[in-house]
This record gives sequence, structure tokens and C-alpha cells, in this order.
Amino acid sequence: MASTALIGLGSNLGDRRVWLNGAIAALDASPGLRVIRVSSFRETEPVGGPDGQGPYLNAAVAVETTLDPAKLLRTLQSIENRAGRTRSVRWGERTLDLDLLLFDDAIVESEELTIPHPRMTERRFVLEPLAEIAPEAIVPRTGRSVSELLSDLIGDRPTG
Ligand code: A4P
Ligand code: MG
Repeated sequence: MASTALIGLGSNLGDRRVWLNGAIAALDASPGLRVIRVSSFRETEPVGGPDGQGPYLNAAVAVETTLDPAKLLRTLQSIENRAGRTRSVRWGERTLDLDLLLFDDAIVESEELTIPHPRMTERRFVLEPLAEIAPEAIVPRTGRSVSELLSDLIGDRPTG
């Protein structure tokens, strides 16, 4: 049975567009994975991390997969590593960051993996591209959809 997973992509080092496009192609070429939706690429200001970082290019994709969440995370990490990613500074600049945001309606809490991604609901750079491709997806534990969470964040709720 195939599952649907939503993945956030970010890059703020080097040719950001090339890293994102390369990651999407690599995902689609991975066994047991198929990219079914791709958001636009959005330039965003860095959140957290050291001063002096350049802006990010962020995006989100939906994949259909027969992998389980742990295997999907390992696939994401191997794609990051092939993009020359080194893990030195947390929230530091990176050629490519792939975050597993949602996996069907699963809740996962293990040492190496937390789903839903713990910081996704407070991050506009995650929710905006996600709202383009999966506005109705419910984020487990919050009981709210991606588009509702985005409205909460930008204080843009309709009045009346
Ligand atoms: N990990 C646990 N759960 C997950 C998950 N759902 N998806 C673990 C991916 N990884 C998960 O991640 C550290 C560890 O998290 C991994 O070993 C994995 O087992 P990492 O990618 O190695 O390190 P990181 O990305 O520096 O840290 P972290 O905490 O994942 O940072 P975030 O939350 O990814 O934030 N500003 C803008 N504008 N745009 C961005 O894309 N990104 C970050 C990174 C900060 N500021 C940003 C952006
Ligand atoms: Mg990360």
C-alpha cells in the first residue's frame, strides 16, 4: 500500500535552484518513491542560526511511497549527503535540507525521527509552499489543516 509523504526542501548556499531541482529529480528516481506534486520555489529570510547567512530558497513536494518513514528519512539523508551537505552547525547554512514533514496521518517519535516535523506549524517558510500542494492535509495532534495553520500564523483569518 502506498503512502503519501510531504517533504520540505531548503537551500541557502551555492546554486540553490540547482540543489532543489536536483533533489526533486533524485527523489523521483529513488526506488519506491514517486514525486506527485511540486510547489513553487520561494525566497525566504533565514530563521534562527548564525548571523550573516544568505536567504533561503524553500519548496515542498508530495511523494507517493512504499517506503516506511525510517527508510524514507534515510533516503532524504543520502540525497542531502550527495549534495555535499555537512552537518556542522545546527540551523547553519546548507546546500540542501530535506525535512520529512508529514507521512499520511502518522505520528512518529523515535530517536532520529519526529513526525509531524516539530517546528513546521510555526514556520511560514514551511507552511506557505505546503499550502500550495496540500492545503487540506491535517497535521496530526493539531487537528488543523495546513491552510488553517498558515492563516493562524499570518493572522489572516477571515472576519465576520
Ligand atoms: N529528524 C528528526 N525528525 C526529522 C524529520 N521529520 N525530518 C532528525 C528530518 N529530520 C528529522 O537534522 C537534525 C536531525 O533531525 C537529523 O539527524 C534527523 O535524524 P539536520 O537536517 O541534520 O539538521 P538541521 O536541519 O540543521 O537541524 P533541524 O533541527 O532539522 O533544523 P530545521 O528545523 O530543519 O531548520 N530558515 C529558512 N528561511 N528556511 C529554511 O529552510 N531551515 C532551517 C533548519 C533553519 N532556518 C531556516 C530554514
Ligand atoms: Mg533538517
